[in-house]
Amino acid sequence: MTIMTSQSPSHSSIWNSLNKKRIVVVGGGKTGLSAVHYLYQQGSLVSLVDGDETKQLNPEIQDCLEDSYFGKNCEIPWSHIDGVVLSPGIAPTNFLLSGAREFNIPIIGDIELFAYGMVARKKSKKTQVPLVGITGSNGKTTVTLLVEHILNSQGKRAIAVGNVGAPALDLLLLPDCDFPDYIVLELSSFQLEMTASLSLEVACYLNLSEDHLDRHSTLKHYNNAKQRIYNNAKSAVYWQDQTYTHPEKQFSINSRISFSVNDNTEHSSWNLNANNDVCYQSNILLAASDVPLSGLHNILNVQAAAAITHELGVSLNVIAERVQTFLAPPHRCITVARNNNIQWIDDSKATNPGATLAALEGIGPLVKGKLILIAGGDAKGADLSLLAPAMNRYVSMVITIGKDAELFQGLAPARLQVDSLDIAVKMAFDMAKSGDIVLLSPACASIDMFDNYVHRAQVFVEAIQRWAA
Ligand code: UMA
Ligand code: ADP
Repeated sequence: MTIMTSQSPSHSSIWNSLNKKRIVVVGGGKTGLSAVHYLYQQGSLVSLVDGDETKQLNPEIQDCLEDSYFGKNCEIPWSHIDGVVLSPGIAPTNFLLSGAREFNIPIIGDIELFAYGMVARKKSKKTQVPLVGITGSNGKTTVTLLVEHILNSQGKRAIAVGNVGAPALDLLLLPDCDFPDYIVLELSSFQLEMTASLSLEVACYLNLSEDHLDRHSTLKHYNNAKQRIYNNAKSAVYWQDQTYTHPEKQFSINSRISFSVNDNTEHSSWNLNANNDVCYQSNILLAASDVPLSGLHNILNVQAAAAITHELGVSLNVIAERVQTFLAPPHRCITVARNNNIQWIDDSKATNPGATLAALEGIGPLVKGKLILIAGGDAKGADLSLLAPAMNRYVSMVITIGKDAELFQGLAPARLQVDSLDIAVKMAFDMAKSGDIVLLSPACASIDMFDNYVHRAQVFVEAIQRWAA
């Protein structure tokens, strides 16, 4: 299927001048609402479409809209529409867009609209704020927040937006006095798929593992979406040890910087020594013990953030100092309770097998007793079998929940299937003894049972408190 993006010159003028253009925003979540605000401020005539017929809009948003359409059978006057801004969670193949496709209406994502807005801002203010983009199957949020934290030093201000939570378009509504010195964009494959003209000062592709195959269908297509981060980028930061992340030939990049778990500096300026200390060109920048995040995967995340910020001119001393004061974001391998010498770890953000593998390899070797894993949910088409070696090595029992619980069959020495996370926690309480670790690292999305991964973590913690009482 061909999606008309603003790459096509005949369509670019639509996004260059939004005044009086008839734009349909598809999806009324965070992204859609930020697009409505921005487009309205630019003088566009905005309509909103959402597949949820129970959707409620607040009066302030209603005031920005010409029309709104909810549910499956919307009669949208597509022949009068100039362009569509699509929310990342809605696939371009979605039925809500069938009319737009029929009338060949250009469809872009919020990050593409943001890219146009940044070009317009540069023209009017005669100044450009450096944009950093970070993608990968895992570690995006950790690296995005760490880069933001490092850049927030020496009197400069950085803001992290995009998939991390705050929509990028909101920045374009800020008054000049609040505009940051750096913008750090966390970019999902869904966002990159709908983006063509973003120009990043530094583009970073951390890693690739099976995820979102229900949307991208193959790992190749998923990688193609992620590779788009390098389009127009000046510098590329990537993981030397995983070829998927290396910029493909078609991208002309000025500066290529890689990080690696190996101590070979021939290919990577950011490398590790035998103790897993973070090194820059073979000199120790940070001892592994000074990194305030656990697991080898987080050492890689620190390397990536250090490489990005160093490329932007931050000194090695400042980078080392800032990394040490970084607070780990919640729901990513964080200990949430200890009782009777049993440790309970929340890794609810592990929504794909790659993240759970990193947790098992990071925590497994440290367990004195048994490791009990709670996993399951919506696997999004991923093959979970890559977990089998680590599960057989470290996990004594996997308690499974959710839609794809059956996919864990045969991956661990023992499996128990239960109906809810609450019961899973109760079972873990019954089994665990002093020295054991209970790890919630689902390898699956939460959407079949919970609002999101944060809600899943809340239910986990509440269940621990309840069964401990
Ligand atoms: N909707 C439909 N039809 C559909 C799906 C959704 O009409 O088939 C509607 C829903 O009724 C809802 C709206 O679309 O009203 C939601 O839009 P959305 O799913 O794009 O979500 P937003 O609230 O706009 O949040 C999005 C990102 N969500 C997704 O990509 C799924 C957020 O990333 C991001 O923080 C936010 O924009 C701000 O940029 C979340 C995420 O889960 C954290 N991302 C995925 C991930 O990290 O794995 C990619
Ligand atoms: P993302 O934003 O890409 O989902 P997060 O930083 O939120 O990444 O982490 C998501 C999950 O992935 C957590 O379970 C975390 O422990 C794990 N993780 C973080 N960094 C990495 C990495 N470099 N490789 C593998 N797993 C990782």
